[in-house]
Amino acid sequence: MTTVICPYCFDRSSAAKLPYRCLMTPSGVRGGSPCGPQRDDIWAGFMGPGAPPAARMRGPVFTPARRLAALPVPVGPRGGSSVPCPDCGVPTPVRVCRGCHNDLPSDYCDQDSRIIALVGAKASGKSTYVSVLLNELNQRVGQAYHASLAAMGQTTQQRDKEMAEDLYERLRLPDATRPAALGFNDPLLYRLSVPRRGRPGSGTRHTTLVFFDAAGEDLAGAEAMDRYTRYLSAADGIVMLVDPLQLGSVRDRLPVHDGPPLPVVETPPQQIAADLAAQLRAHGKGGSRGRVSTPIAVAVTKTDMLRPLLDPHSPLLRNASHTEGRFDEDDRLGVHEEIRSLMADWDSGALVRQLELDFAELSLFGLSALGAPPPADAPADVPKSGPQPVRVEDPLLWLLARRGVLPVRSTAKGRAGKGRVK
Ligand SMILES: Nc1nc2c(ncn2[C@@H]2O[C@H](COP(=O)(O)OP(=O)(O)OP(=O)(O)O)[C@@H](O)[C@H]2O)c(=O)[nH]1
Ligand SMILES: [Mg+2]
Ligand SMILES: [Zn+2]
Ligand SMILES: [Zn+2]
Repeated sequence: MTTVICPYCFDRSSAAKLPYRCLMTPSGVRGGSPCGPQRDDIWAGFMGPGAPPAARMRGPVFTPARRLAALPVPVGPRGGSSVPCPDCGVPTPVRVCRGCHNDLPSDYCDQDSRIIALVGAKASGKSTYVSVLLNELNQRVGQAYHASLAAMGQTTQQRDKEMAEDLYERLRLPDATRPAALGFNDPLLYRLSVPRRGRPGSGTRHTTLVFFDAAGEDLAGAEAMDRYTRYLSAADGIVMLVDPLQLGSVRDRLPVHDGPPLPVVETPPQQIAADLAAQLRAHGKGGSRGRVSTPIAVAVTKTDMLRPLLDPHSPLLRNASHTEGRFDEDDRLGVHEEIRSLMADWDSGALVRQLELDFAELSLFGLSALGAPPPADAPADVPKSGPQPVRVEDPLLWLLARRGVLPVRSTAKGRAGKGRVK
């Protein structure tokens, strides 16, 4: 039996127990008249005051009779099933969460999901990272692994389209993400399809990816983060972004440059990591020796700005090769060690030491979503050449490889080390 975790409120339910929503389609109505909209107070209550009153009127929710739930009408090759509405008789494929009444895309309920939580201080680069990452997964990285990524549901498709137009066509950087107090930010839902055993023709494995791009303000302290507790404790993996330009010692080390002004210093990464670990521990994620069991990928962003501090042979300056569609474990360790030694220099290794004490599965990464700083005269713009990302895919690929979703290549067999791929 498939267990479905709602990507909105993180309620767990067996797929068979989910209610359906009538789509109020006028065609195919048996007997009477089509269903009309009804006030959905459960949904409105979850979405908060930001939801416009008109949006509260939605298709009626119904729980199918047992007999029907057991015999769903199959629809299309993408799976999912339709059940006829008891009032109008028209079949609907749309299932809703019991807890919050959000609609779940029809194929969301049919496969394993991996929830990836994204955390980081305000302006550390989360929204830019997600958009560029999705584009890379659809192109260069997707090609290397014969993988494809499809946005699920209209909200995600619409957001992706707008973000891609802004970043790649109009060359505009994303706006600051609105904090939860001002309205609900929808999770981003994707279906990742990867060939089994890393080869096409050996069957395909589908995994649902749920990303949640929170506003930095909402992760700025234990109290604010509390709102995200359910999301963080449901996560299969965490990507934490660290903005090096917000670290005092890095700012001091950078040569005088003609790029845009340095960002305001927000919540220190060490505090975010400590609050995160405390939240996860409080929700049963504390494993052996009090360390949190959820794997965490900690990625230093904006590495384009760090070039003056790097050796010309640094692995941070180029993408991983992804040869033969395998995740290169030796390459990952090279990057991990490089970031570790950079951090030792920045804060005497205090952040790394704390992460190692708090998290049992940790790997360090370095990435640049843009490949170059925004133009000095237009700090809200993407560099003229468009995003030229470096290593944006590594943290997610590591988390997926750890879960056996991607094949791994390693020459240093049996090597012990932090964040070893299992
Ligand atoms: N140099 C450089 N700057 C970047 C890069 N990515 C993002 N930035 C800068 O960081 C700023 C913030 O990026 P966002 O993606 O909006 O950051 P965020 O973490 O989503 O911010 P909030 O939503 O406010 O929490 C951007 O406006 C850019 O100025 C990068 O790869 N390199
Ligand atoms: Mg943002
Ligand atoms: Zn829900
Ligand atoms: Zn109906």
